[in-house]
Amino acid sequence: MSAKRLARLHTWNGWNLLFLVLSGVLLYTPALRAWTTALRTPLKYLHIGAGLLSLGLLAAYLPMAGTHFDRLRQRTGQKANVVLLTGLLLGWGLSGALLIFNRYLPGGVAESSLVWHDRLTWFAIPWALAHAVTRYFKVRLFQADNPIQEDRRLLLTGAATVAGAWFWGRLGGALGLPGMEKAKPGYGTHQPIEPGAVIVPPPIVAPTTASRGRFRVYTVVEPIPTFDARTWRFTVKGLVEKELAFTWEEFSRLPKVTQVSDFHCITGWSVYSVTWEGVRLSDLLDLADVRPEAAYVKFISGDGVYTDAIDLTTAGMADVLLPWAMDGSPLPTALGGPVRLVVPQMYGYKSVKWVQAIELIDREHIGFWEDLGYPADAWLRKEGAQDT
Ligand SMILES: Nc1nc2c(c(=O)[nH]1)N[C@H]1C(S)=C(S)[C@@H](COP(=O)(O)O)O[C@H]1N2
Ligand SMILES: [Mo]
Repeated sequence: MSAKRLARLHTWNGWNLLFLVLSGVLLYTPALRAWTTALRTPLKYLHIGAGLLSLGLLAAYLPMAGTHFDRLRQRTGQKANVVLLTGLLLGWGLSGALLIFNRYLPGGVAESSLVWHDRLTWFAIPWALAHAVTRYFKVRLFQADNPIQEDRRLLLTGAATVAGAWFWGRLGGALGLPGMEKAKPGYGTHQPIEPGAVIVPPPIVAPTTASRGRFRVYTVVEPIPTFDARTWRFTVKGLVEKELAFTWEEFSRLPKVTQVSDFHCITGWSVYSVTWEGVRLSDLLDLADVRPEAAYVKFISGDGVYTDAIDLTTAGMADVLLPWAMDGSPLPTALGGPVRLVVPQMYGYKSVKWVQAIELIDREHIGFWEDLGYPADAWLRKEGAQDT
């Protein structure tokens, strides 16, 4: 084993890890979505590639590990670092591999892979900083050759890591970073409409079950759009016999259904047993009297950018809703209030938020994320297509 080779591996691994952490944070921090939209798909593949590279570097190191350890002898600190890093890389590798194939795995597996992938990262950041400070910048507080001093240094780095992780945890919780949120969500205001507007509050059913999990608030437009109930309009247009336009008051008085369903994002998080209340899409389409040439329903977000579409058969499924209430409260603005779409059997990117218009069209429409590389087939499971 040559020391040069080890040093080279170490350098490669360091830069690669830096890239992995930076790209990972860019990919998974909801607040950064609006600024990273066009980059996300290539970034995801680069991130996966770098992840594979880090496993390759680990594989290159392992045959040398025995001799390396012999040479380190009493340097407990360095040994601990090597073991820790190996554990981190394996943990990231395993959870990352599961995330890549999350579509073919049970929901809970994807969820815990994502949570652990995130947690390992949040732990690794303060550790890597402490490591970089004590090593790379050669801030040698003690004589490294003295085993007792070495132990003290191990203690110091350990303490710095734990303190850093604690601080980072608090910071992450405050910022709502993925995997670090507090147990109970705070989605901002539960009032989707401007105060002072005269509206009849629709009767909302108290949910029988509480939802489990937390929505990561996604938007591709900053800031999140807000709407005034006095001017808000919802239109149904395109290939219909009767074009429709509703005020907020009219929309909220449409025949209401209540439904409990799960919500899954393709990146791996889920929210279970969400109580949605609102209009069933097929009921609304019946009111508009869809023309026979129509084949797809396109949803247009009030954010001015986001759209997606589903075919008419899917649109006819009983669980496809346009809810304006969630878990017993008006749909929070952050989650798409006043009205969003919910297609429980498809990945979340189909569930357009702040829906303000529906257009019946005769050909396929490529949605916002599909255009940027998301799969055209959004079904959670292929078999879902046959369900009602
Ligand atoms: N207008 C709009 N709708 C959207 C998105 C968005 O960024 N803008 N993100 C989609 C994605 S990828 C998911 S997973 C869900 C997330 O819903 P949430 O932000 O309520 O958690 O909304 C979908 N609908
Ligand atoms: Mo998503």
